[in-house]
Order: sequence, then C-alpha cells, then structure tokens
Amino acid sequence: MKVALVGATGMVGEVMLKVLEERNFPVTKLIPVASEKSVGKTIFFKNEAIEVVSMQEAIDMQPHIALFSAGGNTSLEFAPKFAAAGTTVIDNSSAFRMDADKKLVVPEINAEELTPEDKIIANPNCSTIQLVMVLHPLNKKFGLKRVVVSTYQSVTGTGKNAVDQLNAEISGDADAAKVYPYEIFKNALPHCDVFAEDDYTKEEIKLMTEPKKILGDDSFNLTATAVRVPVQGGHSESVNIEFENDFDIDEIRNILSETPGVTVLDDVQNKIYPMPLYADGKDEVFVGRIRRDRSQPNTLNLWIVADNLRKGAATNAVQIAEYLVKQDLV
Ligand code: 11C
Repeated sequence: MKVALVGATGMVGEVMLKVLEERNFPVTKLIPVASEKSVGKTIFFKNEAIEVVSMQEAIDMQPHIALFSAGGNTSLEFAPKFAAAGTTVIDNSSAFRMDADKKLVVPEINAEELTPEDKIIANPNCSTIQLVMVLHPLNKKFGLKRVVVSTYQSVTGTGKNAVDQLNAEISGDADAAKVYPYEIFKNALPHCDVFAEDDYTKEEIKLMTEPKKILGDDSFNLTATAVRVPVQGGHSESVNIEFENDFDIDEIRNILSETPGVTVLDDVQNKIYPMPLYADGKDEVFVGRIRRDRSQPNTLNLWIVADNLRKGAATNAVQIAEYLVKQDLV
C-alpha cells in the first residue's frame, strides 16, 4: 500500500508513524506530507529517512490511503482532492464527522458499514472513542437511557505547544508561552476547545453527538462536561450510565472483560483502577471503578482511561486502514 501521512510532523502524525511500524501495516511507500514550512525536512520510518513532500506532490503520487491529522481546515481543503484522485482518506479532524454521507468509524463497533465507495472516512474525537468502546457492549445488552460524562483531558489533546506550556510551568517558568487562557499546572480548566452553542464547548458537543452516530442509536440522552487537567498520558472519563433495564454488576464486568480492545482494571481492595500514567503508550481502553449508582435504579458509575494519541487517534485510524486492506476495500 502507498500511504500518505498528512500532518506527519505533528503529535498525532508521529504516533501514526509509530503505530504503522509496530503493527507492521503493509506500507510499500510512505509519503509524509506537512505544511509548506516542513517540506524538505526528513522523518524516519522503519529506520529510513524520508523527505516530507507538499500536498500536491502527494496527491499526484495517488496513494491508496491517506491518513490525515493536520486540522479541520486542511482536511476540508485537501481530503476531497485526494479522494478525487482515487485515494481513500481516513481523517482525524472533526471536519466530516457529522456529515450524513460520511462514515464515523470505530472498527470494533461499526467497520462493517464501510464500502469501497467511502473515499473519506472520519476518525472520531479521542474522548468519544474511549467512551463508545465501553458504551457499545453495554448498550447491546441493557439499552442506554441516559449517559452523563465528565472528562479529565490530557494536554497532549491540544498539541505540542500545550505540552510545552505544562512542562515550562512545572519547571517554574511563570512567563511560559500560553496556549490555554490560564496556567494549566496546578489547575483544571473546564474549557476544552472553544465555546459554542448554549455555553457548551465544541469538545462537549462532539461528546454529545458522535457516540449516537457511531452506535447508530439516537434513542438515548447524553450530556458532557470536558475539563483539561495537567496530565500527559491520556484522557480520563467519569461516566454515569442509566440503562433501560436492570443489570447485574458481575455481568457488566464480564461483558467488558470480554470486549476486544477493552481491559478491566477494577480491584479497589488492591488499589487497582485505570490511570493515565499507565494507559500512556498503550492501545487498550481501560475501565474500572465499576459500581452501582446508589441514587437511582438501573444506573452505573465507571471510570474510563485511554491514551488519546493512540486508541483515541492514531491506533483507531490505522485499525480502519487495516480493515480496508483486509476487506479489499482499497
Ligand atoms: C482534545 N479531544 O483533547 C481533543 C483533541 O476533534 O479530534 C482532538 C480534537 C478532535 O482537546
């Protein structure tokens, strides 16, 4: 497969390179693409130095697959051009996620919706992916009625400059360049992405809309509060789920233990629960603190953690690419 990587020098792009290598994706030619100022730089893939090319050069090479992680505006402008040249684009931005004619895919849940006609496929938001990996198996068994999610999101979700801001503040540089409106070290910002409709942030709106599309179910209610915390290893989520039907707590644990891609870490007597420190660099979605909500029937509390750059972005995109190859869709 000829694979273009658009946004190859960004944080997600770098993890995509690593994931393609680790999973031994059948790359015959890797085409790194980045903004004009990075053209001519080199990146390393499988110990080989490869020159970054411009968007047009990459389109002209007619890759089979293009993995995009360069922001929504770049995707809106260039994904259709790759698609017109016959390339299948897997886009990690929010540009196409809610388009009625684009698929929004988490392979463990809905990859079978994909057809050879899908030339632009959307990769969901990171905090959405880890949430739906847990909601999906439980929805099938007990029926979702209402979900309340509060996130504790890693600065890696914002990008390299945010990681630099946190590290500079940790090292005592009070005048560090700020990506966030406030200091992030020793702080928690109830503000991920920009404020949009009804005083919700865009991140919260993604969390309230994308799961319904991925699960193919808009019969349940979902509300979200997204918070940025001074953490680097992954996003955490406190989730309260009301079901249509009652459940047995052991059955919940069994279902989640048997869900591919999900690992249950839930032994509070031994202080075992998911944390970003341990999710960092891993592909699984970790779930723990599984317990009945005492305040009302049919309701569950749990805690989900995943590395937002891996299953939340790069790994999910590469899994989509793997599915396309396996099913002969590219
Ligand atoms: C964050 N979830 O942590 C965002 C990053 O729509 O793909 C990813 C944004 C997106 O801020």
